[in-house]
Amino acid sequence: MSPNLLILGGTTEAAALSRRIAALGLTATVSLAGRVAAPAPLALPQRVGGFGGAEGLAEYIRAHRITHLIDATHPFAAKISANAVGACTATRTPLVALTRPAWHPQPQDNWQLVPDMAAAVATLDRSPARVFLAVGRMHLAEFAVHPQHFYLLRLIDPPQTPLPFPHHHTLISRGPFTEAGDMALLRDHRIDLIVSKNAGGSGAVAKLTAARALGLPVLMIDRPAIPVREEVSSVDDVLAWLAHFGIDLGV
Ligand code: 3Y8
Ligand code: NAP
Repeated sequence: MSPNLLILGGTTEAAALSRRIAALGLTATVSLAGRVAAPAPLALPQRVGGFGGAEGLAEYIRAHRITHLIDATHPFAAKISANAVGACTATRTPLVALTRPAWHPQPQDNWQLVPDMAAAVATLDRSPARVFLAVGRMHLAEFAVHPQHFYLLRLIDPPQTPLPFPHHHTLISRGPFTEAGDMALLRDHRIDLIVSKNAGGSGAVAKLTAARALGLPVLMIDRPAIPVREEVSSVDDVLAWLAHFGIDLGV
């Protein structure tokens, strides 16, 4: 059967996978949630927006005769990943997740590990600090209960509504980021605490390397639970997985 792949994207790895799949001339579509105004261009045809839960994704798989699904979404995109497991079970569609190993603290790191966003918020119930809140836009409001801090915020799109913090500075900047850039950021804003998701990968690690160099503490938020599915951590492993189904990769 001629393959028709669906890649759930929105990450550096998904973009890299799309380039390899396009170069191989395989039929594939990349799917984005539509979180940001102008996503980076991808090497494959793309679709944007939710499917309507696991049922909607199953319907999409059937209607578009998808033969294989690769979940290359972010480790914190737990809902879509759970939906992918449900939809692929319901439609008996092969599924593999392209994910990246979690970051682990190095000996000179000063990390406080918290299980989820709510625990990170609770940890900020403390004397005023200058916080680099590098968790994006979708969870900012949860931190409004601690207005005593100065927050440095890095967003992809300009906020549409006033931010719920009396003291803050907003940067509009899409990654990947560099250590030198994040070092300058932490110094210029006299940051004394970084709040980060344990995203893994290379696109967001610069702030941790910069924190290490400056001896700053990091509040590291652990990943949400995702149902069991086959996982690989490289584009080559995804291609090997596809080859296992007899798909001719021309190599
Ligand atoms: C829409 C697709 C590429 C992919 C780039 C990676 C690296 C840069 C680092 C910081 C942390 C954060 C955030 C982040 C990073 C990469 C990668 C990564 C973190 C894009 C993208 C989409 C999104 C969605 C966006 C979230 C937000 C999270 C900003 C494209 C650029 C904080 C996660 O405004 C919003 O609504 C933003 C929403 C989900 C988390 C949040 O809760 O706000 N990513 N990020 C995808 C879609 O629509 O389906 O626009 O091109 C992808 C990337 N973001 O090829 O260059 O792969 O991780 N993205 C986190 O990791 O903590 C920034 O500032 O240090
Ligand atoms: P999420 O919480 O797991 O998903 C919420 C809902 O958004 C899903 O149920 C689905 O809606 C829709 N959705 C999410 N990803 C989608 C995709 N790739 N294609 C189509 N619909 C999608 O996801 P999220 O954390 O908001 O992440 C959204 C996107 O941003 C993903 O592409 C992810 O890879 C990317 N991203 C997220 C983060 C992060 O920190 N969360 C970081 C970098 C990139 P329906 O139920 O209606 O189908």
